[in-house]
Amino acid sequence: MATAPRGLGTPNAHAPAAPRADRFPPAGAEVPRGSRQKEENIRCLTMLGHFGFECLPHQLVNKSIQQGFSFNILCVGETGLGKSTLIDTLFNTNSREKKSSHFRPNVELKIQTYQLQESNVQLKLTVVTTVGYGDQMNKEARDILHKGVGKGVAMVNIIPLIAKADTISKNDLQTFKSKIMNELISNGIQIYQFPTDDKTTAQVNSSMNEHLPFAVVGCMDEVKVGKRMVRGRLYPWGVLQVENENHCDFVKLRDMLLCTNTEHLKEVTHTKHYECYRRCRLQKIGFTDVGPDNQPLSFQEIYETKRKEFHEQCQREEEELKHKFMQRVMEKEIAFKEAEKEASISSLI
Ligand SMILES: Nc1nc2c(ncn2[C@@H]2O[C@H](COP(=O)(O)OP(=O)(O)O)[C@@H](O)[C@H]2O)c(=O)[nH]1
Ligand SMILES: [Mg+2]
Repeated sequence: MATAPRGLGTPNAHAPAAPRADRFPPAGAEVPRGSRQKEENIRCLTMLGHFGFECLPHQLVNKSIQQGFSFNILCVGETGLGKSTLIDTLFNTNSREKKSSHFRPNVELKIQTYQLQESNVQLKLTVVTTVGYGDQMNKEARDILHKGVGKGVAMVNIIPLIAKADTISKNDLQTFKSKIMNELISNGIQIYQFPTDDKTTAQVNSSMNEHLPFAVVGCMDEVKVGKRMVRGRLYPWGVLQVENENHCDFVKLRDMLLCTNTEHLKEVTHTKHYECYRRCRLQKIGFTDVGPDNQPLSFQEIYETKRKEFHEQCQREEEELKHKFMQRVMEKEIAFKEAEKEASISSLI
């Protein structure tokens, strides 16, 4: 296709554009031989800018950059497992958190929000941690786990991780990984699978699915290795480098979570998990797909029925209150009359 750059080669920039049909012959119409030859001789020019709906992706990019992105993470694991350190290492944050106690009476959800920026991209990161989880496997802790994980249908994208991977040998790690995967399967817990339906990421994602659960190491300290400073844990026998793929899966986790699949994670949360949660909540308050006689009902019909029921209930309660009020008034009137009677008798005496 030859397209002249704006202003160049346009016969009359102010003249209204001719309808397409005038410029191009309709499909199937015969093009005169001479004009085809002419077309073949047309000089191809490269475009200097973007025109028409080709600009749509740019609109989206600009809007997203202006608005910024948001990402929510729920990090579940017992106290001291390395959750805060891992999040700090992933996002270069500083949770400035005192060490949590192992003796809390209950489990609390702690929410921390960070406004992060990398070049001109803004990210609002919300990290929710379960403080006290795992210190006592009480009912509250189980509830939090079941609400999030759920049997069969997960309410969140679950990405299982093995923390402090530097404390386990490579052989034991493989055994531990397969044990975790077997337990997840036998308990019917569906974990998040990196999507393989997009040609550009299918290969890397399917190979990453094989690596789950990722064995990670978190650390904010920098250590000198050769001439470079790297994030790592210094031991008498060497340095465990957080960002070295031969040492742990931290880079794999970071790439999967932040570079390749962030939008997919958010989309699945929104379209699958949130919709599932919404459906459960609606069912709990009586919004189902079928009526009492198992006939399909529209949302509007259920809404109208519920509205009518609520209206009737309000009327009943109003009637009851009126009745009670009248009764109290009558009781008081009788009591006043009796008191009056007694007062007049005693004045006669
Ligand atoms: N060896 C090792 N220690 C870690 C790792 N991550 C964190 N730690 C240490 O474990 C302790 C608890 O970490 P923290 O992030 O506060 O755990 P949280 O209670 O799960 O948030 C701290 O002393 C960390 O330095 C890791 O990957 N390997
Ligand atoms: Mg913590």
